[in-house]
Parts: sequence; structure tokens; C-alpha cells
Amino acid sequence: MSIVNKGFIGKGGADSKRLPPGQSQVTSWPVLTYGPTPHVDTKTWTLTIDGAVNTPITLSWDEFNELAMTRLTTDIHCVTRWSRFGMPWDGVSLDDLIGLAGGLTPDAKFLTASTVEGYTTNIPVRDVVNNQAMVATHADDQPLTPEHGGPARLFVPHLYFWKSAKWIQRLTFTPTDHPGFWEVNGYHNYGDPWKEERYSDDAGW
Ligand SMILES: Nc1nc2c(c(=O)[nH]1)N[C@H]1C(S)=C(S)[C@@H](COP(=O)(O)O)O[C@H]1N2
Ligand SMILES: [Mo]
Repeated sequence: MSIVNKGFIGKGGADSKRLPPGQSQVTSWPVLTYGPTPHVDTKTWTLTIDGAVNTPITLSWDEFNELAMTRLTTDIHCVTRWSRFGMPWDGVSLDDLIGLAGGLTPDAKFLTASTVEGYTTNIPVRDVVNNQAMVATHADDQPLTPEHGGPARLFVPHLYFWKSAKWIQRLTFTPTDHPGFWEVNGYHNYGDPWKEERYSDDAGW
């Protein structure tokens, strides 16, 4: 990951209370991807919700697009120290996707999100229910570009942005925690930007 300074505004000013510690506001939207950008065809796209759910399902792109869309307008915070304010995001809430899979079983405690190119990230179930997370297809009123995870990505705005897995393919609920790609490579297991949970040796993990 690298720091991108295009559109840098700074740390002070009227919006500083909106900035988590150690972050700077940007107006551009940097792209941060480990490895090449996959180009995902919506004709073959699928989303699977499985693991600790009552009726695992796989949705096609057409089936997914028949679902009700929800909007979150929110700030995003990347662990490489940029934050972007007030972005509208549209997608299908994880509450609705869990409902389509018949609901969680009582032992569902963690989510592992997996993507077409093999990236994974882990999030406690309590952080993805109650309208806190979605599988997003649009941001800033535009379809997500391939660089930003299009056609669809996970979006969990209250945690550092590495938890928002691009090119999402599978949401697997599990009784135990399975640290993902960055979480096993030195980043924090939970990643609360307001507590600066950046690295695995930061307090709280
Ligand atoms: N599949 C996948 N998802 C990913 C990443 C990645 O490399 N692969 N990078 C993460 C990181 S570190 C960040 S900050 C955000 C960046 O999203 P953006 O490129 O749309 O800004 O995506 C996250 N999701
Ligand atoms: Mo990131």
C-alpha cells in the first residue's frame, strides 16, 4: 500500500472532528489494490452466502440486482492515513443477504469475505448486521469501476477500508475467527479507525 497525496486537504480546519486520529482528508479517491485488478464479467459473477446460515445460497448478477437497494452516506478511512468524507454508497444490506440465506445459525460469530482474486478479510458478525454493511455496486452515484472493486464489493464504513473487500465473491459465516490477508500480514484484527487500530501490535489486539 502507498500513500497518495493527490487531492490532499490536510489535518486542520472545520472538519477536523470528523477525522480519526492520524488521518488526513482527501477529495480524490485513491485506488489501493494488492496485485493486479481483476476484470469481473457480470455474466459469470456470483455471490455466495454460506457457512453458519440456515440455507446457503448463490446469487447471479441478475438475481442480485432484483434485491432492494439501500444507501449509506458516510466517510471512509484507509489505514494508509487518508479519509474521504460524505460518500454516498448504494448496495444490498448484509441484513437482507443474511435473510435470503435463511438467517444466521446461533454459532455464527465471524464473517470471512472472499474475493475473486483470493483476498480475504474477517469481521465480527456484530459489525455487519443492523445496517452497518452492504454489498455495494455504486459509490458517488456511479457504478463501481473495476479499480474500486466493481461490479460489487463489500462495504463496512466504520472499520478501516481494507475490510471493504473489492470484487466480493463469498460471504462465509463461521463460529471461529479466521484472520484474512492483511490481518495475518501485520495489520490489526479488528481495525477501528477511531482507536487507531492499524497494526497487530496496537492496543486492543
Ligand atoms: N479484493 C481486494 N479488496 C481490497 C483490497 C485488495 O487489495 N483486494 N485492498 C483493500 C484496501 S487496503 C483498501 S484501502 C481498499 C481500497 O479501496 P479503493 O481502491 O476503492 O480505494 O480496498 C480494500 N479491499
Ligand atoms: Mo488500505
